[in-house]
Amino acid sequence: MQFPTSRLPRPGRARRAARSLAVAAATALAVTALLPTGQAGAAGTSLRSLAQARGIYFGASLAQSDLNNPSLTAVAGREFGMLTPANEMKWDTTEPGPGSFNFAPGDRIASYAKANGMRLRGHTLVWHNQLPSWVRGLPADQLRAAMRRHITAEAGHYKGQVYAWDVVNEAFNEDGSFRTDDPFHNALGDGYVADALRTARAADPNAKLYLNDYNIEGLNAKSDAMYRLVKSLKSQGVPIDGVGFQAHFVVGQVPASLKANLQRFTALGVDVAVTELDDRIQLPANSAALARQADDYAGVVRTCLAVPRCVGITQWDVGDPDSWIPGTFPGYGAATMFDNGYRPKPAYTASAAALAAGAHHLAPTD
Ligand code: 9MR
Repeated sequence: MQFPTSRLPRPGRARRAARSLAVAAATALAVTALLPTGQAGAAGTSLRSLAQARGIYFGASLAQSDLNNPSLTAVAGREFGMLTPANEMKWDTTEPGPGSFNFAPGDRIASYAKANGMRLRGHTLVWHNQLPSWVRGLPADQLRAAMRRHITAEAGHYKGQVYAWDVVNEAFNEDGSFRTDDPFHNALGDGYVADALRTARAADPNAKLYLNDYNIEGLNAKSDAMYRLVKSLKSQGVPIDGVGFQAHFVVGQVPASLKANLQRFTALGVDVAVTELDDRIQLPANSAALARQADDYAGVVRTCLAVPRCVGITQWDVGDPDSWIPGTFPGYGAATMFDNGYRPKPAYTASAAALAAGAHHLAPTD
């Protein structure tokens, strides 16, 4: 089991800097020596070990059915130190009928993570999507009670097993207003977010509590709205520990303001994490596109390492064959770091090299 960096002993800055240089030099050598020959993941060069040496994590999402795919699990177990269940902790799976809970699929992923020494990101407690229809129809007082019961039961069930929860997912429209088709906001108003966070804190006091969304990676109207919300929650003493930036990118279009945006959130006193990274390419992906994708991935790694409270990066799905992208964006794909045979792509090599070359990530309180 690995532990959050905040719980690790912190050596002095100078000693650590010297050690970092030595480790960086050694790992850079190891990476450049091994990766071109396709030996990705040899001792000391997996993304998870390189990330851990820098004080961050590298994770991936996977679904229960993926556990039956040995090519996929070989990569997942070797390369990733954090796991997010793709669907198994969502409301439609965990509470399909009122008060009728089913944690078996999520438990299976949690067991796999534990067996492989990986931590878990819980995803997600309150979301308008993958929500059973019985929840949508409830009047406000019953919806509030159902939301609290759901959070209490699920976060309580996974208490002690989850590093962080995406407590509320995708709360905003693109223009920064609260999502129009969201039954929680429609019935309960803006306060449902604080209510959800407080309920989650009570259920699992040690889990980091996150708000998570897409298209908030750069400076824009939607990230402004998230920023205002987090600032307001902090000023009211509502428990909020982090913001998750999904980072579903299009190749060549990683926002230039990613770093400045992450920094303004950490200045509010919260952690930030890249929670669902992928970088889609119009198919067929040629070598130029794969090279641009490598730059994109490495840029995200460098940015996270440059922002002290960026705690880690999670790729959405493990490899191109199990990626959600082709099913949702017809004509696009090749969005992950592993190709159709689960072999490392240039994006993998570039990410590993960026981790190896980076300075040690400074802990939040340094
Ligand atoms: O990866 C998930 C896919 O299997 C589901 O069909 C889809 C349905 O909503 O959800 C996917 O995961 C989403 C995540 O929960 C939230 N952000 C966007 C992800 C990709 O759609």
